[in-house]
Amino acid sequence: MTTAGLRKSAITGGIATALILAGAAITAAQAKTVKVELTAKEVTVPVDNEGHTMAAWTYNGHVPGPLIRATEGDTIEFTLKNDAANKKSHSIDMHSASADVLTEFASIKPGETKTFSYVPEHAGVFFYHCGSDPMIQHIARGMIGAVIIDPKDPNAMPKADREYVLIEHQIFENPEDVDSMMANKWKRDAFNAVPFQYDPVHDEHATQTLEAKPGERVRIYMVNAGPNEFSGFHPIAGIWDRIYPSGNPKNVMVGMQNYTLAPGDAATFDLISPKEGAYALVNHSMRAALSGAIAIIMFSEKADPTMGHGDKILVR
Ligand SMILES: [Cu+2]
Repeated sequence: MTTAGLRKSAITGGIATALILAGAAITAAQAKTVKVELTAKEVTVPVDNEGHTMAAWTYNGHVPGPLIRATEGDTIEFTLKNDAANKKSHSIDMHSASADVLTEFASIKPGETKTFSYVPEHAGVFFYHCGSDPMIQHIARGMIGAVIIDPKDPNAMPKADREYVLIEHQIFENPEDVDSMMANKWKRDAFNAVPFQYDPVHDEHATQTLEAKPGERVRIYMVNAGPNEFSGFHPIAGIWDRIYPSGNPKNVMVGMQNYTLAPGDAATFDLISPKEGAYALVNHSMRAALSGAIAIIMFSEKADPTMGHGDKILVR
C-alpha cells in the first residue's frame, strides 16, 4: 500500500495495515491500528563502504531494522517471526511499550511467530532490539532499530523541515566472540551500521552525506544502541537548537553543544544552520568518532529535496 493510500485509509476510519516505514510521516485525524511485522533473519550485511560483509543477525535483513512509526494513541499490533532458516532464538524488546518481559519480550525459536499489541503511552523516539541471550551479541550483530511515536498534538514541537534517523552501535571484529564483547574490545563504531557511511571526508569510499538547506529545521532522531558505550552527541561547527530527551516534546533543552545518550537511550535533536556549509555530527568520544561515528550534514541551497523525507529519513 502506498503512503497516500495509508493516510487516506487512516483518515477515512479504516485500519492502516503493514505500516513499517522507512520514513513517511502519517498524521492521522484519529487513533488507528498500526500493524508492524518484523522477521528475524540471519544474513550477511555490508560492514564498510567498500562492500565487505559480516554475518549479522537482523530484523528484515537490514541493520538497523526498519523504522517503525506511529502516533500517540495508536494501537501497535506487533508480530515477530523467527525465520525457519535461522539457527538461533530471537526476540523483541520494545522500549516504547509497557509489556511483560517474560512473555511478550521472550525468545521464540526458528519457525515460530508471536504477536502482541500495545498503546504507546508517550510520544518520542525509542530503541528496539533483540533481548535474546546473550543480549550483547544480538545487539552487536545488528538486531537494533528505532520507533518514533509522533505526538498527538501536531503543534507540540516546531515543524521539522527534514528528519533523519541515526542509530549508533559498536561493531566487533568477530561476531562469534562474546568474550571480546564483554571485554568491550570493539573495532568500529557506526551510525546506521556502516562506519563513515555519510562521511566522504574520512572515507573516500563513502558516497553520500545528509543534506538540508540553510534555515531549515533538521530533526535528528538519535538512538544509542551500544551495546556498551555512552555517546556524547555533538554537531561540529553547529549547536543543537533544541534537544528533547527520549524525544518527548515536554522534555526540552535549548542551545546545547552536547548531550550524552546512555546505551539504550534515544533523543531528538533539532539543528538549524544559518548559512551554507557542513557540520559533522559526532560521538565526541574521539575513539568512537575516529572509528566511524561521524556523519556529515551538508547545508546547501541545492540540497536534494528528497533527502530527509520518506524513505530518506533512514538513509541506507
Ligand atoms: Cu536476536
